[in-house]
Amino acid sequence: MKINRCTQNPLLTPADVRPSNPRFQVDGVFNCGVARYGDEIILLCRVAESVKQDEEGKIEIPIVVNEEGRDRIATVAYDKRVQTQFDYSDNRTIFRTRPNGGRIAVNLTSLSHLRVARSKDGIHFTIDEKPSIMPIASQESWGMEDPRITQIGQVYYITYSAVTENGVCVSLMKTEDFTYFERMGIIFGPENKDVTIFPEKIGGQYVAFNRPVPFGIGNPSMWLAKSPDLLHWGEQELFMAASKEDGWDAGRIGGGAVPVKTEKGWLVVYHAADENDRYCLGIYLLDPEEPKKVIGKLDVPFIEPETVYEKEGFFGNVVFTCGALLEDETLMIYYGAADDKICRVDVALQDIYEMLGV
Ligand code: MAN
Repeated sequence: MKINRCTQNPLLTPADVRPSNPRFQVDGVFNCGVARYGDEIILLCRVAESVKQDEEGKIEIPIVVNEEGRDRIATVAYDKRVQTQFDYSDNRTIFRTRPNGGRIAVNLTSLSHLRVARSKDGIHFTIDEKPSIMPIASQESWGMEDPRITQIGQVYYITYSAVTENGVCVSLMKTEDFTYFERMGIIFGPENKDVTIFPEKIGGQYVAFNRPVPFGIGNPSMWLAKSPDLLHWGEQELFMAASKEDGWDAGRIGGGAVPVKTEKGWLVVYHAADENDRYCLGIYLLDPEEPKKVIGKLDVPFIEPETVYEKEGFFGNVVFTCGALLEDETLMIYYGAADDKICRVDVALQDIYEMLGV
């Protein structure tokens, strides 16, 4: 199996990104949506920021608030040495432990916005100086994460995690030029993530993977939903559950790259985490007319954290994708490495077919 990590990896790192505010630092540029736009490859990157700190043990997180009808950025500060009632062990989230056990998030450790990066060769990217879309208080007070782009005709539809203190929803946005973006609102209520919309109607309806997050019974798994108009989603069906065995996909699974059409069916690269939050990518092929029918699946990880840039970073041992392009018979997967960098891996379509036995 020939998995060709780009020799120039990582393609984008926090050092390449200008903070949206002089007080901020960029903690990560990762999990990006991908699109072909004219002679350019566009990455719509998730950029995570926090407030610069000189003092060890202090954390300050930007959030978006609305005051007197106007959005502004406020900050929430924590001092780990003093506020010992909170759990800081997960680099991504600050938790409060509940009296009955369990834990609830009191803040994320960063605020994410979305920013366009462009390239002619798909390897050397220039990221915009400023955010393309900043979160708004009414819909994304804790940030916009993990954008995924589906091109339908001339329109690029973008799904993303819309995070608020009341849960994570999935919202939809559209653009025709990656300059002007129009919000279309929430399409999946909390808690849901990882929505990938197929690029064409199947059986007269739009189809999307989504990943509801159950509480108590069952692990987060992949579901399929249908819609007549991209806004109203229903007919939910469980597609694939996280494995019940202890293994690479036992913690949770969810959509990754937007499904890619091939002459043999829909190629889907998804993510799976084990119970220690080690994130790998898996792959399967679906029937062209019946997306719930799997015609080939790899039972082992397709790509797993192996290199230093995937094992070490803001949150280590993570490879996570939101998009891939099929060009010249090669699948180019753009992915977030260790929650702070963007990388690319190429795999020839023929090798994928062989791997899947199709
Ligand atoms: C979650 C998401 C992703 C992130 C992974 C790993 O699934 O929030 O954005 O990359 O966790 O931290």
